[in-house]
Amino acid sequence: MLNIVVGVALLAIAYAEQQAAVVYLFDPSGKSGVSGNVKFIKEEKGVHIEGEIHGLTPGKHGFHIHNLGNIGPGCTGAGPHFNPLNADPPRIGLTATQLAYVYVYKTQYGGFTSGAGSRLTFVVRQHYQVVVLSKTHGGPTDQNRHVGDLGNIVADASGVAKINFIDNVIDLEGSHCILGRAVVVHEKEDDLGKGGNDESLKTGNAGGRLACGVIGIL
Ligand SMILES: [Cu+2]
Ligand SMILES: [Zn+2]
Repeated sequence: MLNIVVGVALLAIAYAEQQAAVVYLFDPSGKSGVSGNVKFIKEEKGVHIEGEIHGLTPGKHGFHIHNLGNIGPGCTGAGPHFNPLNADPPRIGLTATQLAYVYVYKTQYGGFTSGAGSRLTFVVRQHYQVVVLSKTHGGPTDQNRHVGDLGNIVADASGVAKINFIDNVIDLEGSHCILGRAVVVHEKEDDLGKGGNDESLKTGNAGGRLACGVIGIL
């Protein structure tokens, strides 16, 4: 009996260690000449991201997980940054009265933009406490970030970016699962949401899409 238990435990460890994904990056429109290969390996501390991207201009380039695995014309089909907490409409049921209250709360404290285009996901706890779960664009170490916000990669003088870091927000399973979504490498540096304008809170002003690919099971 003990043998069976140990056997099952070992099998579970082996399975956990084998969770990995891969993405081949290229420009579907054939213009940028940027290409690469990146692996995602699940480890104890998070997902280890490792790989190399070629053909870049030297310096920083935004590097994100985008929502969809559609790399159609120039990577635009991949949509915005992967941001499961910004589900629209709100995933958590609220009555009309509660919604009205939330909007009053927002106006009163001025912390959030309201009106058309505002998308918030929230939970009403008790009567007066509203917890906003919605996230805007940020850097990989920020509390407020899209799940897909992996920051910047840095290309050397020969245009090669070597990637090697761990992220503990993305996952290869569950609600933060990146499988089937796209990696996008951008033309410009990601300002990590600190650019002081609306676009900074959406895309980090990272500009055009140089290469992309769909994340697959490895
Ligand atoms: Cu992006
Ligand atoms: Zn983002």
